[in-house]
Amino acid sequence: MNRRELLTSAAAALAAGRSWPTHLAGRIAAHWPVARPVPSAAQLAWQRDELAVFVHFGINTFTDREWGDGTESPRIFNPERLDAGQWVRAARAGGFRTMILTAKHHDGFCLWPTETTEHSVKSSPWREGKGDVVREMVDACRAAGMGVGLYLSPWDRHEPSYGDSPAYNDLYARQLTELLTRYGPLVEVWFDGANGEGPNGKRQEYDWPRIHRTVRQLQPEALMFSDAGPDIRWIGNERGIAGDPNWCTVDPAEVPYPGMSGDHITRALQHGDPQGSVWRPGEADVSIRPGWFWHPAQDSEVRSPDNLVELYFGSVGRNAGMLLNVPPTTSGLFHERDVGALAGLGEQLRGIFATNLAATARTRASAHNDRANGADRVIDGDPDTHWATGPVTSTQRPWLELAWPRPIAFDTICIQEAIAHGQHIAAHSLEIWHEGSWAPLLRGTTIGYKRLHRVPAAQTTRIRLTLDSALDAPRISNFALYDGRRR
Ligand code: FUL
Repeated sequence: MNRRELLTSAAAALAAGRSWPTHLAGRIAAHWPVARPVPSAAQLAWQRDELAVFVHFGINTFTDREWGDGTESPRIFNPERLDAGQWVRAARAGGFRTMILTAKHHDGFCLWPTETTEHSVKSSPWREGKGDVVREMVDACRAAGMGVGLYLSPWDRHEPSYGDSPAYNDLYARQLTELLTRYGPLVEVWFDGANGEGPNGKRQEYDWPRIHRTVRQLQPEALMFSDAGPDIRWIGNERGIAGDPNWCTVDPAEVPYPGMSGDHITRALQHGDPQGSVWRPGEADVSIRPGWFWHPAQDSEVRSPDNLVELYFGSVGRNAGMLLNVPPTTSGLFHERDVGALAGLGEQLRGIFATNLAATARTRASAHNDRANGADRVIDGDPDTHWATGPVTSTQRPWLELAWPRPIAFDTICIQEAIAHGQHIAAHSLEIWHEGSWAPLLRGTTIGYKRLHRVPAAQTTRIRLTLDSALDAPRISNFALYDGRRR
């Protein structure tokens, strides 16, 4: 069937009030491919922010537990030296741009003076029951130009109405509304999929459509995170490492609601889906310590700056966001070891990426007639410009070369797609000029917002990037080289 016949048959079906047979819909889609998904302005800004700090703080901090059961007395919450400004300064030193606080964890204790329950800071001795941790954190973030995110656990082990679905859904919507209306603009709202209720526990049917509607209405710019998005997806593990490949696109039917488990769910979250119909980038959450909450016994197990740099390469360097948890102690401050590790991370990242060696290179690329978007766009330092490579086909593999008059030494490579136009590259490779010919350096898969490669230190006068496979004509916004050893 050609295009005309397809259209005639579809029009006849519509006129007769019939729906289109699925095989026809499939053929029509093949003739008129739907545009590939692109990020919203907020999703693009989120991805460019790269680093967010997670703050797990609450009643568990005082019981030395990871999951409270909801029977804890609010009287034990008393972080006498709480200073959210200290959290923000430490996060800033690490290069973090957003902070996400657990306003309520699974134990149900609320860190703000909610009107929905007495199980909150209001019933604690802290600031004589007049304190508001969310407010203090928000104020500290705003003063430093840092984005704010809030975590509100759907699972609530304290709330008596939990399990009585409509009543709890109302209460949850009220809590969410308080958080969305009292504290100004939020960058991210974090919905945890965890639910440990056993077979005899209370079963609560969450009203996800209502939850999503509430956020969209009250904070249209805020991005919602959960296993099932809708705006940012969980990366599928708590080790801080994204999949390889990693697509920002997903098939929403694969993970329809948060809290599902199974190998295929993990795969879908880790890798995304090259043919996915929605843009839903991955966020890799990981803690700076073994636990999410502070435990004095883990003070000696704080990750080192080297390890945090590894995580940066494994998350941001694989096209995901990095969400690093740093839990305040019972005093209400980040522990000095955590502060030191954050400062070390910031120092190392600034050192590695201090000098882009590509800035002094000459560029040359495979022939393509889009002169406004030529190869030199990849070294102009502007994330909004790109080299339009032309199509990748079985006979045409676009390439781009950087060349220097004298050898340069490098060990870190950064490649970025202009994702404002979608993510399309499925495979790429790099070669370096070695003793008069091209020698393979590495083969990689997806690129997306950012792809980082670390290689053994090498010297060369030329490096070539080849795009081996893509789902649509790629656009490269940045191709950069660094010598991380110079730091
Ligand atoms: C999990 C929770 O159960 C942990 O306590 C923690 O909050 C982590 C970020 O998500 O699902």
